[in-house]
Amino acid sequence: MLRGLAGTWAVLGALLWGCGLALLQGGMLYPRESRSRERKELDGLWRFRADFSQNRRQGFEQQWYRTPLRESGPSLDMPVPSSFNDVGQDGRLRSFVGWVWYEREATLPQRWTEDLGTRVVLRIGSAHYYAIVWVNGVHVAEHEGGHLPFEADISKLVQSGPLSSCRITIAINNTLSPNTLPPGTILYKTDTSKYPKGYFVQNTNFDFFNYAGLHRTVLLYTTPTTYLDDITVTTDVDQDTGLVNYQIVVQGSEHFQLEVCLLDEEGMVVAKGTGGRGQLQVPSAHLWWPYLMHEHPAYLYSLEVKLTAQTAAGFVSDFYTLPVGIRTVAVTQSQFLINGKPFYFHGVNKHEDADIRGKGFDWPLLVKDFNLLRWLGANAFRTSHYPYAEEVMQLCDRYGIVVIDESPGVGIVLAQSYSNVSLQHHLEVMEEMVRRDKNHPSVVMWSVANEPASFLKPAGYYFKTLIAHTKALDPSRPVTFVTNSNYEADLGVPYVDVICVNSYYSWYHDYGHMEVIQLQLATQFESWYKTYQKPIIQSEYGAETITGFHEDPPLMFSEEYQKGLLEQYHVVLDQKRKEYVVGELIWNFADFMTDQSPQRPIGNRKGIFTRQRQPKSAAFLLRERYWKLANETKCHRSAVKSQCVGNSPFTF
Ligand code: BDP
Repeated sequence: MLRGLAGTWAVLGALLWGCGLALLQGGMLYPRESRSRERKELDGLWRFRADFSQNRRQGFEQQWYRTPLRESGPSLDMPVPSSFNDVGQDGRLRSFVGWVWYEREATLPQRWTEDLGTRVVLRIGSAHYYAIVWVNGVHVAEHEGGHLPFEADISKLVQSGPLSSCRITIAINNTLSPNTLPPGTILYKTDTSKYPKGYFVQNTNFDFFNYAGLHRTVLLYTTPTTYLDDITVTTDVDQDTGLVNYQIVVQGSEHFQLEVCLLDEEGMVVAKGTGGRGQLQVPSAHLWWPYLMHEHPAYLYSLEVKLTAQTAAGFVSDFYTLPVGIRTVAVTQSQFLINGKPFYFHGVNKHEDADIRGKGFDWPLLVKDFNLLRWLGANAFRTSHYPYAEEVMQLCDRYGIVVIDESPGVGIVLAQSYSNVSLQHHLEVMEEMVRRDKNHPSVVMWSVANEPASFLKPAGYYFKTLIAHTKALDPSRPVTFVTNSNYEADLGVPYVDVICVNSYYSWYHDYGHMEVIQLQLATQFESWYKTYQKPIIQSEYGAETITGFHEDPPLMFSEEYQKGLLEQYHVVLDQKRKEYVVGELIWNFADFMTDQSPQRPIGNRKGIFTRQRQPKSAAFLLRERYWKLANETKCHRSAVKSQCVGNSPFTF
């Protein structure tokens, strides 16, 4: 039975998008090249300096942005994109807290600096955590929060005289406070018998290393001065007709025409429209299906948008092409439906994390990860614990990997982190996140947080507000947060659409006692379901394993223990998935770096792959399971049973 609101998302989605959009300031379309748009990536070596001064403010006091960095002192070569922490040999830089300075010159094509009908935009994919940007010494942007892009229109600056290049300076501060996302605290150690004067450390309540720097591409791109600022697409299905609702925002002129054209994968036009909003109808539509759920998953149409505007200089055009997947998402009391069919998430939690580059974007790593996911038979992942690079989301669209898109709301455990200041920032982060990722068919649910102290009194109001806001921004998708609180004490779960629960039975308690897992896990599921009658995802479970450690009978940290623990979970998951459990996501896809602690032998080792992406024994176990799950669900639905056997490495 469909729950009231959930069941009507698809219908309400089209109507309510307008309301949602009003909350967002401007668009954040991925910078694609087109007939009217160019892009110039600024990846490579930047000049770099960490401000080691006592108050970390020397860079501002001496105005390092005013002249080239080499003139104000020594600098290092720093690759972009990359975290700065692990590329050097200086231990102080690895754990540096405070302001670091990046700088590079960008050579500009002549047309960009001379054609006043061209708009030049500087776009920073992710600068962790707080960033200030200057171009030729002029302040152009400030942004709080890593993981999400921000932009500055720098046309006036680069078109103000005979320029062939411009100097871009970015100061970034990785300090986390109770009001940042994720939160953290700076702890001053004042006992001078133990610590030098002014000594402080950054404390966090999350379990991954607070890598910092320019983590994603920095680029310049152009549009005409009258341009397509934003496009929003939602989709629905009526019988076998696909419905594509679009809404377009234009900036720069009030006198314009819009034409839209939807093309199939063969490049054939399947529907056309005009105007700033409307609905395209696609008879016999190819739906966007998740990987392994259909013989042709991840079908993408292309929405070609053409803007023609009358300006003082004559007619100008802007072109943008957006990939569109037609699919629906809905939630019942016990199911997660994609295109009206029950979907079972069998996948992983990930991190953006690798040797040397830290959280820096890297194409070979990305392609390797997607090849591993598909090898594994994983059909989903959660972007634990922050939004991943846009290119990651694009590959999910292309391969049919379903995404639970999570905000950086991880480690919200202090009372201060529930203040209005924190809430306001969290609301803004959700706006930025929805604005960036709203058009990805792979994104089927928003997660506003991971393991907050949701039993604290202010958590009720906080999550009620946050979830309502996210739904107002995007009525077309369910919203959740991931809990590890007790089902009776949790004050946020009443507001979620799907319950996502993390548990570590026989790891963080009853360690070594795998025999208690089945009972404890069954109790967990039954308690939550009895209380809320909402579908449940086991959003984390796992065990630390050092690759190459073998112990039989299994002991903790051995590959056998990791496998044994997963198998115990699977027994209960296999029972409950017939009822209301709609997914299982292993913690974690790969080993990853954390802060140093006695519990973390060079990072968290709960990966089923090593940090270098080599499989542990558990990866083979999960591979067998995921392909079987995929075959089961596909054969259930597919009319052509023979295809199930053909596609799978396992027959049954
Ligand atoms: C969970 C957290 C995750 C940790 C994991 C662990 O959500 O970030 O890395 O535990 O302890 O509580 O391995």
